Amino acid sequence: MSFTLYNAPQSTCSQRVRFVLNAKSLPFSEVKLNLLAGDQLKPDYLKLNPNGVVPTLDHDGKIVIDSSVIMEYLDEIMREGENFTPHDPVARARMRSLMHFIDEMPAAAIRVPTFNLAFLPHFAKMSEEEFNAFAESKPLRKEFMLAMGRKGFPVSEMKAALDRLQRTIDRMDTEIAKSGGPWLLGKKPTLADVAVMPTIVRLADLDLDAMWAKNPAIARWLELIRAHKAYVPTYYFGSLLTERFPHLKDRKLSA
Ligand SMILES: N[C@@H](CCC(=O)N[C@@H](CS)C(=O)NCC(=O)O)C(=O)O
Repeated sequence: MSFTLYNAPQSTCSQRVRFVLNAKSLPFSEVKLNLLAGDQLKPDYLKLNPNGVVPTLDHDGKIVIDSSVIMEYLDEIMREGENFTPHDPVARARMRSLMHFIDEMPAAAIRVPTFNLAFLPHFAKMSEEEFNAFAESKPLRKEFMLAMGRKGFPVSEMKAALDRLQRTIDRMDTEIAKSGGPWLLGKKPTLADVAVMPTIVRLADLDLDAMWAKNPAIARWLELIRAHKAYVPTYYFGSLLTERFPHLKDRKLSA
């Protein structure tokens, strides 16, 4: 059984999949794409993933795309070892609805501060024509890129994204209280925890942990996921934005 993961170190969607592979101790090789250089838009990669995004999993030549789908796939084919999907159909349905919420809310919202703070200096250096051509070539993210432009999202857009992220923290807190914690759905981590992990880790990396200053259950949740055996191999050096873009260290959102 051989796994190749096409991904990027700092990509939140990639981090989800690396976490599940590491938790299951499944050896995998990584093909690291440079997303700013547009590796994800090259014809050979688009044949694997027509959405032009990472991650993509190649399992013995079978291609699986979309991080949530890949995580579920891995949990289905590898029941031994740590499993992140509840057996009970009701609990499984709850996990899936949380995963939908996470994909719709925080996974989308976190892109706004990420692009504005980390990636913008790269795009600002492009000419208008170069930038537009790059945006136009993106199958999934064309409109997102054009809305950002070379000057970045306006303050109102940043505020709206941070508000969506705050509502995510509140929702996590409610779910933990409802299940009795310490994970979203109770005593064991599920794919919903793995799905939201990269957003919370990124907020902490951007010095925004004040967002859960009044939620000790979230601080505990983060402590637990960081202590999981899969965390360190997943977040190897270069996975945090502040490691890849040192300029962020002096220019945090809260500053
Ligand atoms: N729903 C997809 C979204 C994937 C996605 O947005 N990937 C980002 C990195 S986290 C990407 O490849 N962006 C490249 C781009 O915007 O061109 C998934 O979860 O796999």
